[in-house]
Amino acid sequence: MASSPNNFPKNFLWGAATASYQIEGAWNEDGKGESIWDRFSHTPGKVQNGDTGDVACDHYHRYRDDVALMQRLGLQAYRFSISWPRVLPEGRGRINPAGLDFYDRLVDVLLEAKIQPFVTLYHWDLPHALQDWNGWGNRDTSAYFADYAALMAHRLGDRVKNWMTLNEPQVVTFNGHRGGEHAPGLRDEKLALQVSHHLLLAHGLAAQAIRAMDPQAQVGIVLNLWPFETQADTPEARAAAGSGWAKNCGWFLEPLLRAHYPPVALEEYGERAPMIQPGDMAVISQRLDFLGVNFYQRNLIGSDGKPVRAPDSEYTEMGWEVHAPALRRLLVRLHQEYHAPPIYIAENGAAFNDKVDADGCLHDARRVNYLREHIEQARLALQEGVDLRGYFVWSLLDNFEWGWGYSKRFGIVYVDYATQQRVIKDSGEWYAKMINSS
Ligand code: IFM
Repeated sequence: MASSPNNFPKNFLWGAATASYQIEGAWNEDGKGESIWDRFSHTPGKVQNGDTGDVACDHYHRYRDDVALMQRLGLQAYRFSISWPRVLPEGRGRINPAGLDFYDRLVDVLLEAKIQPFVTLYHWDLPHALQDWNGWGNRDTSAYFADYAALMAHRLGDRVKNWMTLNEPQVVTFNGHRGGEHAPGLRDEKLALQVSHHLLLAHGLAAQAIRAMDPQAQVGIVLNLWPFETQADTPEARAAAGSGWAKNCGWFLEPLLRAHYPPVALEEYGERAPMIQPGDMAVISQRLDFLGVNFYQRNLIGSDGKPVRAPDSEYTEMGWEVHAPALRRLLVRLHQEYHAPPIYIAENGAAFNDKVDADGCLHDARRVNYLREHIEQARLALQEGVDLRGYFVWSLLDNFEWGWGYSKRFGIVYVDYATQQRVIKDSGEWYAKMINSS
C-alpha cells in the first residue's frame, strides 16, 4: 500500500471527535427535549462546580466557525454525535424538524469543507422521556433506538457513509447504572448488566435499520478498551487481569465478535447476568464494518492482583497513566486474537492543566508528546498487520467532561468559556502539521 511521508497509508484518515452534550449547548432551544444529562447536571451535587451543558461550547450556534477551524487544522474527518432528544424530543414518535435541520446543515458545511462526517448515534444523552419508562433497563428502548437510527439514516444517509451506533456502552452500563456518577445516576449492578445487553441489542437493531436504508453504509460501534496489564507475572496478577478484561472489555467485545458473553464473566456475575432472549446474540453479532477503539490508558495490576500506579510513569489531570505502547499491544491483540474488523482509533487524547500564556498562545508540550507517542504506536501496529483506518483525537475542543464539568481540558483547541473564544493550542498546530505531511 502507498504510504505518505509520515509513513501512514495514503488513505489513512486523520480526524477529531466531539459529542453533542459536551459541546452543543442550546439545551432547550428550537424544540429540543430534555436528556438524562440535562436532568443530571441540573441536579445539585452531581457535577463538579454545578457545571452543566446548557451552553457548553455553544457549538449549536457556532458550528460554522468550528468547521472553519477544522478546515484550518486540515482535518479529513470529524466524528460528532447526534443528540437524540434534539431530533426526537420524547425519544420516539414526534419529530423535531429544527433538530434534524441542524444536523443537516452541519453535514453540508462539513462536506463543503471536504471533511468526512462520522456520526455517532448515542453518546450518552438519552431522551429523559425514555428514562421515565426505565430507560435502557427497558428492552423497548433498543427498538426505539433502531427507529431513531432509521430516521437519521433516512435524513443524512445520502451524505453520511460512516455510522457509529453507540459510544462506550461500558461507561453507560457501569458509570451510569452501577456507580451512579454518570446519568441517570443509578446504583444497581443487576440492572446495569441488563442495560448492557439492551445496549448491545440496540446496536444490532440499529445496524440492521441503517443497512436497510442504505446497503452501502459502513456501520460500527465504539468501545473503550483499556487493557489490563500486569506489573509482575504472579498468579494473582494474571487472574485479576483476566477477570478485569473479561468483565469490562470482553463483556462488550465478545458478544459483538463471538456471539456470546465471556464465560468467566458470566460465572462471576452469577444471578446478576442479563436475561437474553432467543435470537438476541445473532442480532448483536452481525457483521461490523469497523470497530471504533477509544484508548486513553491501561489498567495496571500489581503482583497482589490489585490496581497499582506505575512509579516511573507520567499521569494526566484525570489521573490516567501515559503509556503509549499499551495501545499497540491492544491493537495487535484485537487483530490476532479477536480477528477484529478494520479499526478506527475513535478517541485518544489527554487532559492537562492548560493555561493561555502571556503571548496569547497555549504551549501544551505534554499533550504534543502524548499524541506523538500514541500515533507512533498506532503506526507500529499497522506495521504488525493491524488494519487500522484512521485516528480521531479527543477532542477538537475543550468541553464538558461529564461529572468533572469544565475542570478537565482535553481539546487541541482551547475554549474560553466566558467569551467562547477558541485558541488553537500548540498540540493543534502540531497535529495540523502532521496531517499536512501525510
Ligand atoms: O470525554 C470523554 C468522552 O465523552 C468519552 N470518552 C472518554 C472521554 C474523556 O473522558
